[in-house]
Order: sequence, then C-alpha cells, then structure tokens
Amino acid sequence: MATKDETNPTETESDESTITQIFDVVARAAPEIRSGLPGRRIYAEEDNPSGETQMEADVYADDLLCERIGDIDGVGEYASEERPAVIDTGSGLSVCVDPLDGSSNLKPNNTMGTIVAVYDAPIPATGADMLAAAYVLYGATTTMIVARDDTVTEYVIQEDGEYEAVREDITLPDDPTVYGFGGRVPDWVESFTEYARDIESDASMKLRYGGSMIGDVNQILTYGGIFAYPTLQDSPEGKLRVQFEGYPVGYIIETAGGRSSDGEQSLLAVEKDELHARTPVYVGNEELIEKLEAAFAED
Ligand code: P6P
Repeated sequence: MATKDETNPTETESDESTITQIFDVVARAAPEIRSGLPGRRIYAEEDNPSGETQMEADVYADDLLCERIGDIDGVGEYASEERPAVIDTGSGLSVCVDPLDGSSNLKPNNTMGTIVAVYDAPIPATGADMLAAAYVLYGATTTMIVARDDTVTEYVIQEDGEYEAVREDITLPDDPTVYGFGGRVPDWVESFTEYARDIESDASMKLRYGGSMIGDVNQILTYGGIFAYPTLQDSPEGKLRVQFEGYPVGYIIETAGGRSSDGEQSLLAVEKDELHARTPVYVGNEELIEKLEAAFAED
C-alpha cells in the first residue's frame, strides 16, 4: 500500500527553490483573492469541468493563480479544477490547484480555501509523484498550511501578503475530538452509515462540518478526528477530485502523522487517468481510518 513515506520523491535543489517560489506566490496572492471575493458572489456563465456551478470568484482566483504560478521558471504545467485541460507553461514541476475550494460558502460567508499540489511528473500525476502540498484557509484570519520535507507548517498571511510561520512540525492530536461527514445521509452506503452512527455515539466526538473541505480538514489537523466525503449509493466515487483535493489533503494529513484512505488504501495510492476523476475521501487519525477500512472490508 503506497503511502507518502514509502514512495514520494525528495526535492532536488532546483525543485526546492521552485516549490518555495510556488508557495510564496500563493501566499502573496491570498489577500488579493480574499479582497476580490465580495464583488464576485455571482454565478459565472459556464459550469466547471466537473459539471458544478462555477462562480465568478472561482474564475477570478483561477486566472490570478494561473498567471502567477505559470510565470515561475521551474513550473512546466498548471492544472485547475476550473479548467478542462492542463496548461503548458514551459518545463519543470507540475502544479494542480483548486483555486477556491468551497466557493458555495461565499454567499453564507463561511470558510473557503485554495489547494495547491506540486508534482514532479506530468498531470494527471499519481500520489507517488507528489513533492509538496499546501492549502490557504480564508477564515477569521488567512492562514496557509504547507506540507513539504516531511513536516507540516502553518503560516499566518497578513493583508499585505507578508507571512510568518506560527506553528511548526504540526501533528494530529492523539485524542481525536471532531468529525465531519459530507453527502446526504440517505445517500450513504450501509457500511458508512453504521460507521458514522458509531462515531456519532462516541461521547468524546463532536460534529464539525462546514461545507468547505479545507475548513473541515483544518479542524481535523487542529483537534484530531475524521473528515469524510464518502462513497455514495448513486456515485461510488464520491464527490471530491483526486488531483485537486484527494491527493493534496491525503499528503498533508499523512505528513502530519494521520492516515488517508479511499475506503481501502491511502489516497496517495489511488490511480486514475482522467484529470477530473473523483474519489471517496477519508482523512484523520490512524485508528479512525483503520476502523473505517475494516467496516468497508466486511462488505
Ligand atoms: P456538499 C465544496 O464544493 C466541496 O468540493 C468541498 O470543499 C466540500 O467538502 C464539499 O464539496 C461539500 O459538498 O455536498 O456538502 O455541499
């Protein structure tokens, strides 16, 4: 079973510089993305390649990040959840972006995020090709979580784009306390429903689900627990995208000492050829993921 520690490449010196530039560009773009949201709470003319309603804010964030990241010399490809095809930007590393994860939260003014995955292979890459991953969280403050070099760091980003590390070597707490499960309960498959009922009846666990994966995963990273957007009866692959959501979040949580799964294996072991392929996503503390995989193994 491929997980981050067994198969992921280490950075070369030039890769290290490129990755630093990528995350620097993303951090400095975050305040511009955030300040451009209020006027863009309207729906764009097109749906995204996954057939989901696209908001003007999605297009705005994607255009800004495509230009800035594409201008970095060491970046060869840019792909986005909002674009049907990979953009060739020269030679070097490949970058996959979900420019505004959870943009449907814009209207109710809830959290949203920007997800960035860096691979040293052409897109669609595999989880084993991942070099580093990060997400920006647009919450009460703007923060960025970066997983690279086998460690997870949190940065606070100021309004001028300057940022500083505030938490280093982040690991999931040993005693998990929160859970968040996506999808409609009647659409869950039986084994997940039974698993969810078991978690819900655990007096040490409380519900935290905000409708934007990055906000919910950041709760897991902070308090320990499990986030799931599970397989559903009418869509066994769930909702979330492998390249733009599953791989980066799986990489970040595994780097922080947690586990990720598609129900059977690490998310980083999932192999799908299609750029916008989906996967069930389960991330969190090891014992909760093992329990979940055991529940599905009984099917
Ligand atoms: P639902 C946001 O649209 C997203 O892709 C993830 O960020 C989030 O976890 C999920 O979909 C929310 O989906 O069905 O709860 O609206």
